[in-house]
Amino acid sequence: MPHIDNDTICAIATPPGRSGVGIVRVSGPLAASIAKNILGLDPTPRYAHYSDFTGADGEVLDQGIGLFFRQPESFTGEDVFELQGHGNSHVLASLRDRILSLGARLARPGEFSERAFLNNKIDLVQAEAIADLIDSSSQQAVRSALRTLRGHFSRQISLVIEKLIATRVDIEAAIDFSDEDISVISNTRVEQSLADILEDLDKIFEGAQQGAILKQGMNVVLAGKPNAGKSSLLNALSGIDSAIVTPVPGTTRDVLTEPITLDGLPLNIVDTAGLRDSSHIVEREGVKRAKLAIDQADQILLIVDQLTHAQDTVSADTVEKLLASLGLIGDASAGIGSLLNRTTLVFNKTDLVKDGKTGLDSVDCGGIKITVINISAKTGSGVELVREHLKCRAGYNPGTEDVFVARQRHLIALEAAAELVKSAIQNMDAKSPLELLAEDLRLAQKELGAITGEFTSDDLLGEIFSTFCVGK
Ligand SMILES: Nc1nc2c(ncn2[C@@H]2O[C@H](COP(=O)(O)OP(=O)(O)O)[C@@H](O)[C@H]2O)c(=O)[nH]1
Ligand SMILES: [Mg+2]
Repeated sequence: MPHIDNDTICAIATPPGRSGVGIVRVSGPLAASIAKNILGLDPTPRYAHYSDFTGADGEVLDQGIGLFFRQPESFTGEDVFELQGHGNSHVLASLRDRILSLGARLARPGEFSERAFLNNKIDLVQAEAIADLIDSSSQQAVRSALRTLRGHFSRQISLVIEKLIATRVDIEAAIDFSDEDISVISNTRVEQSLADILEDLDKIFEGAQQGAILKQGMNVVLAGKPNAGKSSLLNALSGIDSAIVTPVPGTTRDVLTEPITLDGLPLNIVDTAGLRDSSHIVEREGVKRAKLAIDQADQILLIVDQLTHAQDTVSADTVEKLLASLGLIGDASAGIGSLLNRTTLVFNKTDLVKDGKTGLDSVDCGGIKITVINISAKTGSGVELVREHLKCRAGYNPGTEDVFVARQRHLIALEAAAELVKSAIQNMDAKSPLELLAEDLRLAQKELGAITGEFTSDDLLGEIFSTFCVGK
């Protein structure tokens, strides 16, 4: 555990700019004396003091509410003093400077939450959930962050840790008695608990994965020939006219990104220049950037003008030819497999084809299933199918119970713990020495402990808290 600084920290906690109320926070042993200096009285804990906020020479810097919390009953677990004044940056700066002159220092980003963590007011996932809540880009993301903040994720992890400990106790006891040639370990009981633990871990992983999807979203790139209707689809998906649509091929030359949310799932829809050989220097640069965006995309919607490609002739061969004609295969930048795995074919302009296909289809490309969707970006027909398909591709299932906001590090630790439990089960089946089993379970417990911050390196803590806002 890193040591806890016992100096007093201070930060403006509200964003810069004008607002109704502006808040300055103080945490640490000097909080009470700072409060006394500024309010002119000994603050009563948890009492809203309406007061002048005075400067060093008794001048009034602002007027508002002063709140004092006596440790350990505060957010950080230390003495905390909060000034709620007016949301003006000069006012707040003068209050902050006054507090600094009374012996506090400026807080680092996330230092209040870090102290809350170090003083055991919250665990590490809860601290992370605070930052994730503030960064949430949808209602669903907010809900899952709140669930984590309120301890649901931590409780589920703790339950599994308890089960792991109970099983370890059984096994360690058996190891101690192994000389006496009596079987004190009930194999079926251990087998059952291990299966049970694995099931729990799978369930938590599912909830955490949904949370991670909600947090990270997905980059979806619209690609295709000029005039296929990429910009029109961007506008149809986002519901606003952000991209310029004209009948002139080569209209879009920049990479244009529009954030949208589908049922709470955040997506960045990226419109690109149509892929063709062009002699125009600006368009050539646009095509270069489009290819870069395609390389980095989570999902690629390949838009094809129905008039230029009869839909009933779509086969694996067509798909490859299409990709080749766009210059997407042939260069070694990304393997065709990685490209196909991320690609969906969108046949556009169904409104122009008499009795044209509608709905959703798929073709098999050497074992990779490519979805084909028929749409009209102009009339909106089939656009809902594109939305549903993207949700599905993101692995998004809003129906899942217990969605926790989660980070990549949680997913990695959960997976590692599950692997170790699987290895323990294998060792059990293979009748390996019990010590091996015990070691697997010890390491699994350590992985889970790293999630909640029980076993976490100082470096990782520094990394986590440094991404927080100042004042949180
Ligand atoms: N009839 C019809 N025209 C479309 C459709 N989608 C796009 N267009 C037209 O095709 C032209 C090119 O569209 P645009 O979105 O700029 O294509 P981009 O070059 O791929 O971005 C414009 O004149 C659009 O109005 C569609 O579904 N039906
Ligand atoms: Mg365009």
